[in-house]
Amino acid sequence: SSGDSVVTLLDYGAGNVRSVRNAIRFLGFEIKDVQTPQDILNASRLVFPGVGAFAAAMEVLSKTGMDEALCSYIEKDRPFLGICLGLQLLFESSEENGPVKGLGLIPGTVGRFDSSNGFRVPHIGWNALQITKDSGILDDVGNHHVYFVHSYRAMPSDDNSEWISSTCDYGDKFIASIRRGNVHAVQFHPEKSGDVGLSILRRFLNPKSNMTKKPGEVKASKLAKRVIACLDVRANDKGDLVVTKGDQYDVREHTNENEVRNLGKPVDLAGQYYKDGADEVSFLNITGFRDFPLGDLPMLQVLRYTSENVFVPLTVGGGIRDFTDSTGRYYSSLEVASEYFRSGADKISIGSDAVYAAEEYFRTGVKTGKTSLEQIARVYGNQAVVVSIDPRRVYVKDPNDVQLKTVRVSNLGPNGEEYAWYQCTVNGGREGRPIGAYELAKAVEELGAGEILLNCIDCDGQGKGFDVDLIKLISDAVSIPVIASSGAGAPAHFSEVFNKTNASAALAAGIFHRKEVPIQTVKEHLLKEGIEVRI
Ligand code: 1PR
Repeated sequence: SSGDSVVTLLDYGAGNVRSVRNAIRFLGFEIKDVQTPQDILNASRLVFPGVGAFAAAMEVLSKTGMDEALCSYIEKDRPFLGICLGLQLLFESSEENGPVKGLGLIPGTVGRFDSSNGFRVPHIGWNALQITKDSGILDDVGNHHVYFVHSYRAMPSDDNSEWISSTCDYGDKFIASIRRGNVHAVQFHPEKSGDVGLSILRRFLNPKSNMTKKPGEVKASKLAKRVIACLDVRANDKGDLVVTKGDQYDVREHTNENEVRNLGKPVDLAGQYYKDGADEVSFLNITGFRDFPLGDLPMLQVLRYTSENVFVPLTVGGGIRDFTDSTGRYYSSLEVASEYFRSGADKISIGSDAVYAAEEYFRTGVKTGKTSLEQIARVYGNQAVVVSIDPRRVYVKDPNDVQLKTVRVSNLGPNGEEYAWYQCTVNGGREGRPIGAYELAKAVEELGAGEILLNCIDCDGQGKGFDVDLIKLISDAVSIPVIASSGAGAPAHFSEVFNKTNASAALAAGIFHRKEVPIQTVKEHLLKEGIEVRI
């Protein structure tokens, strides 16, 4: 019957559940949205992708009476799948801005990861699971990695052990999934975990397909290093949106026409990189600093189409700032970001506007709460906010010549300089600012950035390797994940950056676009070098 193909989705409007919708539709199911508590009670299967903050979610659930409906649905052992916060809310309480009471179905408190033991928080990325009992839905997982993004987690205890179906190690051994009868919940994101994630959803949506396999031996697993494909996108002179690629940020051909270098179509390339095994795809709208992205409907279309078929995290950046258009209408950066999230982005990335915010904070030491960074992090969570840094190396003879943090460089400067600082830029590298990458990174971490995308203008497009001095400096300075970017030209550059720095991910553009090195080759190389990656 048609009822068999309907999934009821509890979206309480706190954030982006587009990815979950896309994945359910991709698997051939229709979605019915919960409007009233009765819709929960009438569901034949219910998916609850929790997003946003714990307290805000509980507030909406209790105000609408959905908390009671959820409890009664779950107590009746009706088919349920909670995702991320949708797992955490089942517990008694959370320490997130709390303690805050949860639904109380599972004994235990949800607490924050401890970053003091060297594990970066948020926990972002791909881990393998230790499956501890027949989970019903994790049968295809085995040694495969699944995608996590969270700062809080529930811990196993004697009181909740009967619920636990898998755990994961990240500093602590925390609960990765629970199962009791028809009730399932996962801390990771199946809708962002590639093929293996889709198979988990498929097994939940279509339980007849379950063939109970015994969980096999799983090798000890750490957080995998991520390999990210980046698409710099802009309109060419004909007005078509193309993937382009610069040399030290210059994206024009050096011909008489001086045209924008065109390396392909954004949606097609993103789909290709997903199939090739990219752990994430980033889009940077590189003229966003001058064009208004909400006027730039094609970019939103690119996200919409891409997110229908790409089931790994998508980041989009460019032009996230407050803006007044030609008619005088004012748009807040939060509105711009919200539109990106609604169109399928999992994270947004802020460049220029984060530099101004960091300069101000660096100068005054006061958090106003009004910067785009702070506002977006407050609504969508720190993990959804990436700061993209575009620094340029400035050599100095003596570290005392500048008040900013310098490093001793591995390769001397043109006049034999032994030191350099890394000057932040805005507007696509066009304007240098009086703040270094080090100071900026520390400031934006405090302001609530969840991750740093660390470019380097000197290395961009050169294929000579990442700027290890810079990446070491920044990844040692902050406790949020750092993505190394700019300069990858060979698989060995990826192992070098992971062996010599604390980068959590490495991003490349040119070598993938020009098909010089397939993503799979990079990953095989990393594995051979003993660096854990998702295969
Ligand atoms: O300032 O918030 O509007 O954001 C603008 C965004 O666009 C920033 O994230 C900025 O990094 C990016 N951007 C602006 N201009 C350019 C340009 O190239 N002219 N691209 C640009 C940044 C750097 C990376 C590149 C790596 C790897 N490109 O995205 O992909 O360097 O390249 P490689 O592997 O080929 O070396 P805002």
